[in-house]
Amino acid sequence: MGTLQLLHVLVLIIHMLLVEAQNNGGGTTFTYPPFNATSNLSLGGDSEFNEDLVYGTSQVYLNIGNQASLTTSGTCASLLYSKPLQLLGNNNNSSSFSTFFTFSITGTNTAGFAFVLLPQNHTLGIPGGKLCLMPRALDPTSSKFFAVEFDTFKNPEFNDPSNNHVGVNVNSMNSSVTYNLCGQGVEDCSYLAFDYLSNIVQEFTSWVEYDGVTKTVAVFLTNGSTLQDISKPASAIIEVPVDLEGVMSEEMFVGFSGSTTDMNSEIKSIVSWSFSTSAGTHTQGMDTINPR
Ligand SMILES: [Ca+2]
Repeated sequence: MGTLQLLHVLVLIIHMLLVEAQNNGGGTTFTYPPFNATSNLSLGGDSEFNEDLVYGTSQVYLNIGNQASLTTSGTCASLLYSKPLQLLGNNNNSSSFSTFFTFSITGTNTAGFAFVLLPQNHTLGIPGGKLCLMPRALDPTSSKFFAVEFDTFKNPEFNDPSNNHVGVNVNSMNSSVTYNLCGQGVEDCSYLAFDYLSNIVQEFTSWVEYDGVTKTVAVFLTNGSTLQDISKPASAIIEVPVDLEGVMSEEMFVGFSGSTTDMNSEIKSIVSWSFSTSAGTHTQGMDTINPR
């Protein structure tokens, strides 16, 4: 074997080892339903598994709406995938990930919920407009999170555009960017949340996609359920550059955080949820450099 061939083989071996290391670095895929206690899910606060005996489906209720669960300060609820994810790629960049979930919101507009990525396996605290993502006073824990909020209450202090909007948040309740579901300049509507008395349960499905190479988040939203074969809309409602470097730790947790305020009940049902990430982004980058 000539020196050139030997070099070529060595390069191939190094390439394969690198790809193997990256593939071991955090590829995770999961899909629900069924939601149940044995499915690598951890529920926190005011949340519970729910079996719909009529339709034979399972779901998770965030802020379950029992009178006993309501408090004057509001409630916190969470649904997290119980296993930590490894999302740190090369040079502390975060790996790409994508998720989609079907949800419904019924009750009084009080706060909403968020899809979240956190460095710890629980949410931190304050209910209401902070969606339980910010630490309580005197808690030394710093708040690090990435969230896509489905916000049902207009908080002027966070520059919320309306009581029905979607926002992308990084370590702050002030969104980097929002999409006002009421329409531009309209502050009050009933788009996401339906009153119990209306007897309507409107389901929505959202896709959240993070590209670790371009460091861009895209959020899609449509009416309907993944259980009824709806497909992703062609256009995102939000597409924004987001650098997750200030959020990411070696281990991250992913899921949902919901909240209420006062004695108001607002049930968020997570009907289906799929999540996937891999180190494939970086592998693709190497393939681009060496397409053979
Ligand atoms: Ca809000």
